[in-house]
Amino acid sequence: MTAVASFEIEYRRYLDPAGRPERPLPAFARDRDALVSLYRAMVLTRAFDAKAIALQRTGRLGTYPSCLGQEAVAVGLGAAMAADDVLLPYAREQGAQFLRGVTPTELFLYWGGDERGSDFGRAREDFPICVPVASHAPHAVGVALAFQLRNERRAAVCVAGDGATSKGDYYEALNVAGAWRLPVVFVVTNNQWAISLPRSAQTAAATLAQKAIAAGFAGEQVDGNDVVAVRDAVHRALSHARDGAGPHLIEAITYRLSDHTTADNASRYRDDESVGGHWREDPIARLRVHLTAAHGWSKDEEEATLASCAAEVDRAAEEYLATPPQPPEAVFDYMYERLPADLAEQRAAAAEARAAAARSDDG
Ligand SMILES: Cc1ncc(C[n+]2csc(CCOP(=O)(O)OP(=O)(O)O)c2C)c(N)n1
Repeated sequence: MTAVASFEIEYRRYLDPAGRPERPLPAFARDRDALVSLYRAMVLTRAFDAKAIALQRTGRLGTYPSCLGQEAVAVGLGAAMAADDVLLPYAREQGAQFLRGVTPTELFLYWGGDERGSDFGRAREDFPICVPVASHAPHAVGVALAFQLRNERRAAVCVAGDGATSKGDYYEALNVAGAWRLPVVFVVTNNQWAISLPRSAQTAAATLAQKAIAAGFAGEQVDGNDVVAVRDAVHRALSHARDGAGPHLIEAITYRLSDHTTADNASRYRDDESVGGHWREDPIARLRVHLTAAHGWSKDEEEATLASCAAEVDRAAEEYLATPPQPPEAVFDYMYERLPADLAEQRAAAAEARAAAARSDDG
């Protein structure tokens, strides 16, 4: 018998759960300001998350998927991207989107059911949030193919959950990315759950990273609660992709501390005790300990950061709540460049019904 393939999956982490460096940090992570900006981005994301849940609980936001505990994945990958790369997010990449220039107000609008929240004032070429599981993976490949055909030194970043890697769309995307050596980086946020389905029941593969190997390119694992490891891995993968070295897959291992969404009750399928242990992995506390020990992060700086993030989120929430809703006929406005005749008719009927209701209110 001949072995036709053999592979190893590397696992990398720089800061251990207690915030201690366990290997020399990459160059960027020796710079205090760089670490502080990663820290602030995670704190802002957590403040946004808490506010979004509070708004949903008081009937002022739609169903919302919390990213509690996963902030380091989104912030690490967002910080690693160049401005002209393109992000194709799933639904828990708030931290990456903020770093790309998407505003908290826009994300509140989106989760409040207002499509204008997807029309990012900045980050114009980034994709909107993709709630259908894995359907954006082929889109990411399409974006990367466009970059390759146009000879542009850019890359696409597709972020998806562990459950998404079981979908046909995902395998097809990996396959074509490998076959055509496209400049795309797949980041898998392995938060251990696909709603109530645990990672252990999701796939018989020993790692999710090795799914890339079958498609002919490299996959690796990082500690997804170590923002330094995530930023480092995504940065390297993006540099290679832009240099024409093809795609890469990074499995970031983290944990979903929250319910799946505000419509879920995770206590029905997991106990509090097992979740509680994962708080020891908290990515924000981990970086704070390191900042304090290695860079003299002070109590005043901590308090000022918490206060400025809370104020930014409060301002955004006020702006969102003060935004007049769109008229009902707006549901027809964002799918087609030119509406098909039957939908145009329905749109006109909706507008007319609204006008008639306004007239009868006046009368
Ligand atoms: C195509 C499709 N099928 C089913 C769903 C319902 N659904 C929403 S999230 C989810 C689980 C996703 O799990 P994972 O990819 O691990 O991401 P996570 O939500 O855990 O971050 C499912 C099945 C969906 N949104 N889209």
